[in-house]
Amino acid sequence: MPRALITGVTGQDGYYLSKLLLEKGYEVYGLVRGQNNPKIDFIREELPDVTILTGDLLDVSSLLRALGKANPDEFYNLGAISFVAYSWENASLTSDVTGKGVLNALEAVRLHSGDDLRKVRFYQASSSEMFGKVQQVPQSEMTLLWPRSPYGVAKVFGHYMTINYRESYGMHASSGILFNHESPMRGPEFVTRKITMAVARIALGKQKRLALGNLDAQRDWGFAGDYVDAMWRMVQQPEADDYVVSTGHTHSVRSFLDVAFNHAGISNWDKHVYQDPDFFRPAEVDLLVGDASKAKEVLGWEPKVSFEDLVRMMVDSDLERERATKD
Ligand code: NAP
Ligand code: G4F
Repeated sequence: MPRALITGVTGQDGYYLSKLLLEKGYEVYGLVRGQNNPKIDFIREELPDVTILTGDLLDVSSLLRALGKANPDEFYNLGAISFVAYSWENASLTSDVTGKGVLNALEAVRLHSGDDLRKVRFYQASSSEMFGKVQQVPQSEMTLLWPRSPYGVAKVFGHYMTINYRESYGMHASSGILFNHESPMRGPEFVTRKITMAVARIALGKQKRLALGNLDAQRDWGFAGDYVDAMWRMVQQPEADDYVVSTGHTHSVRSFLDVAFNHAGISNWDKHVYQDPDFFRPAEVDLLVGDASKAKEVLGWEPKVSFEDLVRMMVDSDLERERATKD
């Protein structure tokens, strides 16, 4: 039975990746940070077969201890401060966790592996946010990185550190440059989930208005369940490498609003949505659209869920949740 250790198991991708690996017969270990983390109960209920280990990306010794207990064949580094807007307000912490945390994870895996530096296969959760002020459309593995946020800068550090450990030590370390991926498990701070939660509440008469920032930003949105499959496929390759994972289609926040409100039976969303300067960012990533042809050719990976189906899935899930709760 293969063994996997996942950092960030309490996040959206940690949930879908754990499910995928358990279905494939893996023994799955999940790293959870903090004292009495409230999300532990969710993991215990929804993923009872995941063994929880405590540790923090800021603490190399905790990672070494977790590696000793799990003795994994595969290490998926999904843990990060992942909310771009928050990264301006907490730039140093974001650099430590999202950037230096990757180095800590690579170093822990290297030390744990002893003389056999290919013993543990490593996956790094890199991001299309690294393309920032895009220098090419669509963006591929060869596109120049031009990050626009402290989060993006930290991800660039982690990306190059992963490549450096592969080249310096021969480690099987891959970096997945994933474009935005969403699901009903998406955190409520991200624009997609913020919209679908509000649409459900507005449709049920529980809320009247929704405050947003830049409605013209364009993103290449895919389904998280599809994207964790790409992570796993990368790790199974004989040689480690870097891959863009995306749908190849881009949509504005406005288009997301159109599909979401329409699906809930509201044809004119103008009266419900207003723009609030608080949600605009100091520097914006205007357009992301990925070229995932390398992932298609080498990994045989393709997204299955369309943009429209993704939005409908999220609205339906939030409608069900809101119907089940009073207020
Ligand atoms: P998420 O839902 O925000 O989950 C982030 C995870 O990181 C949580 O489990 C969180 O734990 C954990 N974490 C935070 N600080 C930590 C620390 N100091 N030590 C250990 N763990 C820590 O993010 P996601 O959407 O699942 O994304 C997974 C990864 O992919 C992240 O690295 C993200 O930056 C990257 N990524 C995401 C996307 C996307 O569109 N979703 C695209 C490209 C790349 P708590 O629950 O305790 O806070
Ligand atoms: O949903 P977002 O916060 O996602 P963002 O910034 O693209 O980052 C996500 O995707 C990255 C991959 O490219 C990941 F690496 C990262 O961890 C995260 O998962 O914002 C999307 C767009 C932005 O342009 C933002 O300015 O939506 C715009 N937006 C407009 N109004 C808003 C809002 N974003 C949020 N979160 N909240 C708003 O009210």
